[in-house]
Amino acid sequence: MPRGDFSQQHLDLRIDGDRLMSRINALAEIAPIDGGGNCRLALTDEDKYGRDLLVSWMKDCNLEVSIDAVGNIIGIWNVGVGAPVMSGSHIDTVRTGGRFDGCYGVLAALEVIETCQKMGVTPPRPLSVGIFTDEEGARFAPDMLGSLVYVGGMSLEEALDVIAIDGAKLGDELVRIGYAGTTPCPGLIPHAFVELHIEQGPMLEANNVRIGAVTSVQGISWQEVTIIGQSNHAGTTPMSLRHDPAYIAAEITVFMRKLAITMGGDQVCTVGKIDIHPNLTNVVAAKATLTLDVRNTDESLLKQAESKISKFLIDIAIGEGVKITTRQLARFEPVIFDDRVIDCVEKIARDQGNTVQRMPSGAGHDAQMLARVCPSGMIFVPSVKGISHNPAEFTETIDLIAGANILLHTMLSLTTLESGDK
Ligand code: HGY
Ligand code: MN
Ligand code: MN
Repeated sequence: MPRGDFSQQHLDLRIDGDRLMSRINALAEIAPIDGGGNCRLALTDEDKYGRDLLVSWMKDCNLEVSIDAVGNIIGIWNVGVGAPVMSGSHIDTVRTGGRFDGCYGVLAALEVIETCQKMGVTPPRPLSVGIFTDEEGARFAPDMLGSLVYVGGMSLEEALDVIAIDGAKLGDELVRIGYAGTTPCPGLIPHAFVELHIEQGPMLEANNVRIGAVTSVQGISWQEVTIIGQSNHAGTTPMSLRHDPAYIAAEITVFMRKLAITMGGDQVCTVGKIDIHPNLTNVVAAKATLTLDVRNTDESLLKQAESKISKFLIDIAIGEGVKITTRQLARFEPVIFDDRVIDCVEKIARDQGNTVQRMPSGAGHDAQMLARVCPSGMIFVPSVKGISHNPAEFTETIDLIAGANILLHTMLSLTTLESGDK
């Protein structure tokens, strides 16, 4: 724990759980979908409405709000001296999103600041909240795009030129929704960064543990595969004469599943999106486009999986007489968080009476990008039945509040983290 730990001076400080839950539920009213979740794809009108609400809440808390050139929203409570301790996450969702993914972390961070303000606790350095653009990457790849640009991992020019799955250009969409900000990217380097997030997986629930002190984020490889075959008549074309991209897309999907099972361990492989053209009953397809999401906690195993996939694509293209091209959509190596932040999360969780375990993150998060520039870490709370990226995503209120109280004291503690500390 940092020397002269500021959080120790306010051990009884706790967030206002009702205020946090009312904001989570109010944000969930924007672009609701059946089952209690949301659809606010990045930079759509729905995303804008969510952004506008958050900016108004940040201003209610007298934060200094800035929008940067890739649309990241940064709210700073300018107290004390030096670089801020930052928290935050995202409020964009996948198409079938839950109400907690990302939103919980943003709103808990805002709640931390409002609690300090309301209770007269003034930390020795600023606190800030980041709402990062396009964390999901579902509309504009890669995922964590906004925080990647924020830390200088992707140029602003490259980001503004990204084309969405619906053909829109990222820079144009920022202008259209009024979030093409003027604050330069890369952004202000925080003193430290900690993100609170739902686990989105089954581990905490299975172990009957309330808090995850997150140690790392697994490596992520996304690619788009395009198969060009020969469209033909479904009734007249003998099977031996077919060059059928729809069939090959299915073979690739089966290969991906078998690869993950064969490799075992942490290996996961997903085909989440398949587009067939012309997508008609009586036409052997002309073209198929699919996405491959491949992840592993171990970079060398992730590389192994990628090369096995690449060999399979070459072999099946030759065997089926089609042309297959690939485009990398995202590639992030595994990230290890800062021990001091992990220790801090674990100790505070325990001191507040929670069960806690160290664990990796299967999902990508903005914290993995901030880890490139400052001491960073994450706090997880359980997902009921491990479900996420699904409107049924749910976390018990008692767990949400417990996580937010750990975020409160972790942020306060990190305000006194010595820069040279290792
Ligand atoms: O893809 C991910 O892991 C994150 O949800 N963006
Ligand atoms: Mn998320
Ligand atoms: Mn997500």
